[in-house]
Amino acid sequence: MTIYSSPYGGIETSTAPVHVGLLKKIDEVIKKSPNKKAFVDGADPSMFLTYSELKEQSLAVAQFLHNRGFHHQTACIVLPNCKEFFSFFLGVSIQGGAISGASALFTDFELERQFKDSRCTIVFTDEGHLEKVRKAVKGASNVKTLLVLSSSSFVPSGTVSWKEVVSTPIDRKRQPVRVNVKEDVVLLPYSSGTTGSPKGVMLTHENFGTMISIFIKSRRTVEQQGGTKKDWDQESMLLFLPFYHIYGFAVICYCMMEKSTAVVLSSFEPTVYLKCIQDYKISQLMLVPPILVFLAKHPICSKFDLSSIKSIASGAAPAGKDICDEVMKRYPHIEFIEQGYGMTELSTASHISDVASRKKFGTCGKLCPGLQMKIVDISSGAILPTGKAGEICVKGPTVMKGYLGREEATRECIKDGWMHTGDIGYCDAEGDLFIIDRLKELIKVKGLQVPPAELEDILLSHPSIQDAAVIGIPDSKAGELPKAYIVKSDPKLTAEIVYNYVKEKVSSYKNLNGGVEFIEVIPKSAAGKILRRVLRDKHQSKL
Ligand code: 4UU
Repeated sequence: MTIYSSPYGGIETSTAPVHVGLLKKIDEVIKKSPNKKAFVDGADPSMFLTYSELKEQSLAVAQFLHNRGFHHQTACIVLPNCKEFFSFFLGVSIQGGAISGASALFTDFELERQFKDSRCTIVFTDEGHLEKVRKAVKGASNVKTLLVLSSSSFVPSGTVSWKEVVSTPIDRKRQPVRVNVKEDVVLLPYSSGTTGSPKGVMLTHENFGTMISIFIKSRRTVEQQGGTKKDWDQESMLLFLPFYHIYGFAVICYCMMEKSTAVVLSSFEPTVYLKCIQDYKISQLMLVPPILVFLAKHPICSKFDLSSIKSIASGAAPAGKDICDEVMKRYPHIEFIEQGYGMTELSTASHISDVASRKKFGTCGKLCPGLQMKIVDISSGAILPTGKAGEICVKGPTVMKGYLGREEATRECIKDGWMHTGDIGYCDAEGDLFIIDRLKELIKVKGLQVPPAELEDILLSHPSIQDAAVIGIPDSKAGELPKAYIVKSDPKLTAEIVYNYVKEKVSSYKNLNGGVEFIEVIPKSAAGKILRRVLRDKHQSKL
């Protein structure tokens, strides 16, 4: 019986609100070099935000919110990555509120669901996304304020402009809003967890603040082990992972804590991405496996000088050995590719690679400081010994408070403080974790979550569909793609109709690009649960 503790040692649980720690670092930078850039637009270097501007914007946002009576509420952000994202987050956090990020690719249908469920009172978007946000807000009466980022001076009716918000006069003597670090939620990202549709993951100041400390401590440990010492404040980090996802957001916080400069990309655009690596001499890439495929295979990569890259950190989905080998062969100056493992419900990472992990292929690294882990038998729940594979369970200060308004779903995955991840893996004698399978139904397309239950709900709302099941099938580029099995009630129903029906309602990465197949009956257990394994085997046998 093995309950693992972290080889990195313990961690001091965060006792200060998240914005306090971040503003302290920001102040340190301002004192030394007030005009240091915090954020630069990767596509246009003339667009940037200094550390001083970041602080002033954050205080102005907080003051604006205060003037409107906003405190301890939730604000949704519907924006592609941009340099204003973080000022808004800090302002909301100063007011004791929580940020709930939504993908800018979301349809009005997906947005309305998140606006309602999160009970947000403010939505921050830009001109390009305003129309669908307005549609979504119609169904969510809890949204009182629409904040719009725009490049022109035109302010659309019924909205407040970002320019007005950041020019709010700041009362610097105002009493800070009280934050209960253990209880108050600072982030409310959406995740389907082990089952069902997306749910609001309540991450408290203690959860996420401790996560930030964990990143810093792990890096320091790696340096002590002899890993390359990094002067992040002399370098830039390239931020293209979506900020609404916990991985992308954690990287911004890491960047600010390390007093670095964030080169922000609104989305992954190959030429801009490669040009930024070249121009900013990026030394470490933080990415998801599909970008490894791009780096390994795409001819365009040869047109740029990528010799600055020394290491790659990958997470959010498994990185294949062949692809990693190809990357290392194509770029001999890269010293290692390492993986991290984690999930939204664990505030980002529960496992980070150290110097020894980097030498082993396929590991996601070692348990983060301050956490405990056990690996349990899938059927009996018994704790398994080292080397045996089972469900990974993690306990510690970064385990979410719960799913907003879903006590039962919370109880199903957190038992006695142990977060049941729904991932299957084993730990070797050195404490390195290997993920071998996913027990839960979640599909990951390019590292992004696609909950099958969400697509099944949509499919079942079609009058000609009697029953439906969605599974993830392997794809060399995206990692996985969603495929639907359909039982039709109308013989005229075609795969194209089914595909387009889903396409209208969800963002493009959730489209049924793995195909639509008609079958007689969806295989189910006696309790009525879809037997996804049977469908996966069925798909496999056809190949
Ligand atoms: C196999 O994707 C994330 C978190 C990613 C992350 C990023 C940087 C982890 C560590 C890090 O350093 O969160 P979610 O909630 O979107 O998805 C969580 C799920 C996991 O349960 C697992 O199934 O994503 C999968 N996953 C991985 N699978 C995450 N990391 C890995 C991995 N290998 N390295």
